[in-house]
Amino acid sequence: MTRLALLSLVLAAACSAPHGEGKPNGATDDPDPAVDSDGDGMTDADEAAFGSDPASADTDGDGLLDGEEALAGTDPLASDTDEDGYSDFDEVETGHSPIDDGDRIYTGGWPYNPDKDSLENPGWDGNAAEGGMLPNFQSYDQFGDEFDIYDYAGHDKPVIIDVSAGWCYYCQEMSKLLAGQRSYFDDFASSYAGIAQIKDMVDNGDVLWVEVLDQTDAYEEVDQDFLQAWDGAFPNDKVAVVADERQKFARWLPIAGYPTILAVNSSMIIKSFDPADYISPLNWAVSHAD
Ligand SMILES: [Ca+2]
Ligand SMILES: [Ca+2]
Ligand SMILES: [Ca+2]
Ligand SMILES: [Ca+2]
Repeated sequence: MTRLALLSLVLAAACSAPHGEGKPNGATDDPDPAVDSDGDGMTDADEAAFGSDPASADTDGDGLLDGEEALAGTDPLASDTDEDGYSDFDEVETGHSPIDDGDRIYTGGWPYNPDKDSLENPGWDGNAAEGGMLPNFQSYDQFGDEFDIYDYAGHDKPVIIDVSAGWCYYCQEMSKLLAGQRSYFDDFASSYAGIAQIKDMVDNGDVLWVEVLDQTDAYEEVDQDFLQAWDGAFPNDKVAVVADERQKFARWLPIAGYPTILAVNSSMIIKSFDPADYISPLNWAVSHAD
Protein backbone atom coordinates (compact mmCIF):
# COMPACT_ATOMS: atom_id res chain seq x y z
CA MET A 1 0.00 0.00 0.00
CA THR A 2 1.37 3.43 -0.84
CA ARG A 3 1.88 5.95 1.91
CA LEU A 4 -0.84 8.17 0.39
CA ALA A 5 -3.33 5.30 0.31
CA LEU A 6 -2.47 4.47 3.89
CA LEU A 7 -2.93 8.08 4.89
CA SER A 8 -6.39 8.13 3.25
CA LEU A 9 -7.30 5.02 5.18
CA VAL A 10 -6.00 6.60 8.35
CA LEU A 11 -7.95 9.82 7.85
CA ALA A 12 -11.14 7.93 6.95
CA ALA A 13 -10.76 5.68 9.96
CA ALA A 14 -10.20 8.69 12.21
CA CYS A 15 -13.92 9.53 11.81
CA SER A 16 -15.06 6.23 13.33
CA ALA A 17 -17.33 5.73 16.32
CA PRO A 18 -16.73 7.67 19.56
CA HIS A 19 -14.89 6.02 22.41
CA GLY A 20 -16.64 3.16 24.17
CA GLU A 21 -19.76 3.21 22.02
CA GLY A 22 -21.64 -0.04 22.28
CA LYS A 23 -19.34 -1.36 25.02
CA PRO A 24 -20.40 -2.24 28.49
CA ASN A 25 -18.95 -0.03 31.17
CA GLY A 26 -15.58 -1.21 32.51
CA ALA A 27 -14.75 -3.56 29.61
CA THR A 28 -11.08 -2.53 29.69
CA ASP A 29 -9.68 -5.99 28.99
CA ASP A 30 -11.07 -5.80 25.47
CA PRO A 31 -9.53 -2.61 24.03
CA ASP A 32 -11.81 -0.56 21.82
CA PRO A 33 -10.01 -0.07 18.48
CA ALA A 34 -11.63 3.35 18.23
CA VAL A 35 -9.82 4.49 21.37
CA ASP A 36 -6.69 6.61 21.13
CA SER A 37 -4.95 5.11 24.17
CA ASP A 38 -1.83 7.30 24.00
CA GLY A 39 -3.58 10.49 22.91
CA ASP A 40 -1.42 11.07 19.81
CA GLY A 41 -4.29 11.69 17.42
CA MET A 42 -4.52 8.16 16.00
CA THR A 43 -6.78 5.40 17.22
CA ASP A 44 -5.27 2.15 18.39
CA ALA A 45 -6.62 0.40 15.29
CA ASP A 46 -5.09 3.00 12.98
CA GLU A 47 -1.78 2.73 14.79
CA ALA A 48 -1.83 -1.02 14.24
CA ALA A 49 -2.25 -0.40 10.50
CA PHE A 50 0.33 2.40 10.48
CA GLY A 51 2.91 0.33 12.32
CA SER A 52 3.30 2.66 15.28
CA ASP A 53 2.97 1.77 18.95
CA PRO A 54 -0.59 2.46 20.25
CA ALA A 55 0.87 2.79 23.74
CA SER A 56 3.46 5.46 22.79
CA ALA A 57 2.46 8.90 21.49
CA ASP A 58 5.84 9.26 19.75
CA THR A 59 7.05 5.80 18.82
CA ASP A 60 10.43 6.85 17.37
CA GLY A 61 10.98 9.59 19.94
CA ASP A 62 11.74 12.30 17.38
CA GLY A 63 9.29 14.84 18.80
CA LEU A 64 6.66 14.35 16.10
CA LEU A 65 3.61 12.49 17.48
CA ASP A 66 2.49 9.40 15.61
CA GLY A 67 -0.67 11.18 14.44
CA GLU A 68 1.48 14.04 13.14
CA GLU A 69 3.72 11.55 11.37
CA ALA A 70 0.67 10.15 9.57
CA LEU A 71 -0.27 13.64 8.38
CA ALA A 72 3.32 14.46 7.37
CA GLY A 73 3.70 11.16 5.53
CA THR A 74 6.75 10.25 7.59
CA ASP A 75 7.81 6.91 9.01
CA PRO A 76 6.68 6.67 12.67
CA LEU A 77 9.59 4.30 13.29
CA ALA A 78 12.36 6.51 11.87
CA SER A 79 13.41 9.85 13.32
CA ASP A 80 14.92 10.96 9.98
CA THR A 81 12.59 9.52 7.34
CA ASP A 82 14.39 10.94 4.29
CA GLU A 83 17.86 10.33 5.79
CA ASP A 84 19.11 13.83 5.00
CA GLY A 85 20.66 14.27 8.43
CA TYR A 86 17.83 16.36 9.92
CA SER A 87 15.09 14.87 12.08
CA ASP A 88 11.47 14.76 10.93
CA PHE A 89 10.59 17.09 13.80
CA ASP A 90 13.27 19.69 13.02
CA GLU A 91 12.36 19.68 9.33
CA VAL A 92 8.63 20.19 10.00
CA GLU A 93 9.45 22.91 12.57
CA THR A 94 11.66 24.80 10.10
CA GLY A 95 9.33 24.42 7.12
CA HIS A 96 11.36 21.81 5.27
CA SER A 97 10.10 18.55 3.81
CA PRO A 98 10.76 15.52 6.02
CA ILE A 99 10.15 13.23 3.03
CA ASP A 100 12.46 14.92 0.49
CA ASP A 101 16.21 14.65 1.04
CA GLY A 102 16.78 17.46 -1.44
CA ASP A 103 14.89 19.85 0.85
CA ARG A 104 16.75 20.28 4.11
CA ILE A 105 17.66 22.85 6.70
CA TYR A 106 21.13 23.44 5.27
CA THR A 107 21.86 22.32 1.73
CA GLY A 108 25.41 21.71 2.93
CA GLY A 109 24.22 19.45 5.74
CA TRP A 110 25.73 21.64 8.51
CA PRO A 111 24.74 21.02 12.11
CA TYR A 112 21.41 22.37 13.35
CA ASN A 113 20.56 23.44 16.88
CA PRO A 114 16.83 23.79 17.63
CA ASP A 115 17.68 25.41 20.99
CA LYS A 116 19.98 28.09 19.64
CA ASP A 117 17.68 30.93 20.70
CA SER A 118 18.38 30.03 24.33
CA LEU A 119 22.04 31.08 23.96
CA GLU A 120 22.88 34.50 25.35
CA ASN A 121 24.23 36.58 22.49
CA PRO A 122 26.74 39.16 23.78
CA GLY A 123 26.63 41.19 20.55
CA TRP A 124 29.61 42.62 18.67
CA ASP A 125 30.70 45.33 21.13
CA GLY A 126 34.17 44.75 22.49
CA ASN A 127 36.72 42.33 21.10
CA ALA A 128 37.38 38.62 20.98
CA ALA A 129 39.11 37.13 24.02
CA GLU A 130 39.58 33.66 25.43
CA GLY A 131 36.82 32.81 27.89
CA GLY A 132 34.34 35.13 26.19
CA MET A 133 31.15 34.17 24.40
CA LEU A 134 31.13 34.16 20.61
CA PRO A 135 28.59 36.68 19.25
CA ASN A 136 25.75 35.26 17.18
CA PHE A 137 27.17 35.41 13.66
CA GLN A 138 24.50 35.24 10.98
CA SER A 139 25.34 35.34 7.31
CA TYR A 140 25.01 33.14 4.21
CA ASP A 141 26.99 30.19 2.92
CA GLN A 142 28.33 28.90 -0.41
CA PHE A 143 24.87 27.49 -1.26
CA GLY A 144 23.14 30.79 -0.54
CA ASP A 145 21.50 29.42 2.61
CA GLU A 146 21.09 31.64 5.65
CA PHE A 147 23.77 30.69 8.14
CA ASP A 148 23.66 30.89 11.94
CA ILE A 149 26.82 30.05 13.91
CA TYR A 150 24.75 29.10 16.96
CA ASP A 151 23.56 26.07 15.00
CA TYR A 152 27.05 24.75 15.75
CA ALA A 153 26.41 24.88 19.50
CA GLY A 154 25.15 21.93 21.50
CA HIS A 155 26.84 19.13 19.57
CA ASP A 156 29.67 18.41 22.04
CA LYS A 157 32.24 19.20 19.39
CA PRO A 158 34.95 21.83 19.10
CA VAL A 159 34.28 24.44 16.44
CA ILE A 160 37.02 26.13 14.45
CA ILE A 161 36.28 29.51 12.93
CA ASP A 162 38.85 30.37 10.29
CA VAL A 163 38.63 34.00 9.24
CA SER A 164 40.45 34.31 5.95
CA ALA A 165 40.90 36.46 2.86
CA GLY A 166 41.01 35.33 -0.73
CA TRP A 167 44.33 37.01 -1.46
CA CYS A 168 46.07 35.46 1.56
CA TYR A 169 48.61 32.74 0.75
CA TYR A 170 48.50 31.02 4.16
CA CYS A 171 44.69 31.05 4.10
CA GLN A 172 44.77 29.20 0.80
CA GLU A 173 47.34 26.75 2.15
CA MET A 174 45.19 26.06 5.22
CA SER A 175 42.20 25.35 2.98
CA LYS A 176 44.38 23.12 0.81
CA LEU A 177 45.24 21.14 3.93
CA LEU A 178 41.51 20.58 4.57
CA ALA A 179 40.92 19.69 0.91
CA GLY A 180 43.69 17.07 0.99
CA GLN A 181 45.80 19.00 -1.49
CA ARG A 182 49.56 19.48 -1.20
CA SER A 183 49.94 22.26 1.36
CA TYR A 184 52.66 24.40 2.88
CA PHE A 185 51.48 23.14 6.27
CA ASP A 186 52.24 19.48 5.44
CA ASP A 187 55.85 20.14 6.41
CA PHE A 188 54.79 21.05 9.94
CA ALA A 189 52.63 18.01 10.63
CA SER A 190 55.32 16.34 12.71
CA SER A 191 55.52 19.39 15.01
CA TYR A 192 51.85 20.20 15.57
CA ALA A 193 49.02 17.77 16.33
CA GLY A 194 46.64 20.43 15.04
CA ILE A 195 48.22 20.24 11.60
CA ALA A 196 48.63 16.47 11.57
CA GLN A 197 45.11 15.56 12.70
CA ILE A 198 42.77 18.38 11.81
CA LYS A 199 41.76 17.19 8.33
CA ASP A 200 40.78 13.70 9.49
CA MET A 201 38.87 15.15 12.42
CA VAL A 202 36.96 17.55 10.21
CA ASP A 203 36.27 14.78 7.69
CA ASN A 204 34.98 12.52 10.48
CA GLY A 205 32.81 15.26 11.95
CA ASP A 206 34.76 15.31 15.23
CA VAL A 207 35.73 18.94 14.74
CA LEU A 208 33.37 21.41 13.06
CA TRP A 209 35.01 23.93 10.73
CA VAL A 210 33.59 27.20 9.48
CA GLU A 211 35.48 29.16 6.84
CA VAL A 212 34.65 32.86 7.10
CA LEU A 213 35.83 34.91 4.15
CA ASP A 214 36.46 38.62 4.59
CA GLN A 215 37.77 39.66 1.19
CA THR A 216 38.20 38.35 -2.33
CA ASP A 217 41.59 37.90 -3.95
CA ALA A 218 41.06 41.45 -5.26
CA TYR A 219 40.59 42.80 -1.71
CA GLU A 220 36.87 43.33 -2.29
CA GLU A 221 33.89 42.25 -0.22
CA VAL A 222 32.94 38.65 -0.96
CA ASP A 223 29.70 37.54 -2.58
CA GLN A 224 28.15 34.12 -3.03
CA ASP A 225 30.01 33.53 -6.30
CA PHE A 226 33.27 33.98 -4.45
CA LEU A 227 32.19 31.59 -1.68
CA GLN A 228 31.34 29.01 -4.34
CA ALA A 229 34.65 29.54 -6.10
CA TRP A 230 36.56 29.06 -2.82
CA ASP A 231 34.59 25.89 -2.09
CA GLY A 232 35.30 24.67 -5.61
CA ALA A 233 39.04 25.36 -5.33
CA PHE A 234 39.40 23.76 -1.87
CA PRO A 235 36.54 21.26 -1.62
CA ASN A 236 35.66 19.68 1.70
CA ASP A 237 31.98 18.84 2.06
CA LYS A 238 32.10 19.31 5.85
CA VAL A 239 33.25 22.91 5.60
CA ALA A 240 30.74 25.75 5.50
CA VAL A 241 32.15 28.71 3.57
CA VAL A 242 30.45 31.88 4.73
CA ALA A 243 30.71 35.60 4.08
CA ASP A 244 31.92 38.01 6.75
CA GLU A 245 29.10 40.38 5.90
CA ARG A 246 29.86 43.98 6.81
CA GLN A 247 33.21 42.81 8.21
CA LYS A 248 31.72 41.91 11.59
CA PHE A 249 34.37 39.37 12.45
CA ALA A 250 37.18 41.47 11.01
CA ARG A 251 36.32 44.37 13.30
CA TRP A 252 35.58 42.32 16.38
CA LEU A 253 38.66 40.09 16.36
CA PRO A 254 40.50 42.47 15.48
CA ILE A 255 42.49 41.20 12.53
CA ALA A 256 46.28 41.40 12.87
CA GLY A 257 46.78 39.12 9.89
CA TYR A 258 45.12 36.31 7.98
CA PRO A 259 44.17 33.66 8.73
CA THR A 260 42.82 34.53 12.16
CA ILE A 261 41.49 31.38 13.80
CA LEU A 262 39.37 30.81 16.90
CA ALA A 263 38.53 27.57 18.66
CA VAL A 264 35.20 27.64 20.50
CA ASN A 265 33.52 24.89 22.50
CA SER A 266 29.99 23.58 22.07
CA SER A 267 28.68 26.33 24.38
CA MET A 268 30.21 28.92 22.03
CA ILE A 269 32.84 29.95 24.58
CA ILE A 270 36.14 30.99 23.00
CA LYS A 271 38.73 28.51 24.25
CA SER A 272 41.76 29.39 22.15
CA PHE A 273 42.44 32.67 20.39
CA ASP A 274 45.53 34.76 19.85
CA PRO A 275 45.66 37.25 16.95
CA ALA A 276 49.29 36.30 16.33
CA ASP A 277 48.92 32.51 16.59
CA TYR A 278 46.58 30.49 14.43
CA ILE A 279 48.04 27.06 15.18
CA SER A 280 47.16 26.92 18.89
CA PRO A 281 43.38 26.90 18.21
CA LEU A 282 43.87 23.87 15.95
CA ASN A 283 45.87 22.11 18.67
CA TRP A 284 43.12 22.92 21.19
CA ALA A 285 40.42 21.55 18.89
CA VAL A 286 42.11 18.23 18.16
CA SER A 287 42.93 17.68 21.84
CA HIS A 288 39.33 18.35 22.89
CA ALA A 289 37.58 16.25 20.25
CA ASP A 290 36.36 12.74 20.97
CA1 LIG B 1 -2.74 6.69 19.49
CA1 LIG C 1 7.64 10.42 16.03
CA1 LIG D 1 15.18 14.39 7.43
CA1 LIG E 1 14.28 16.76 4.11
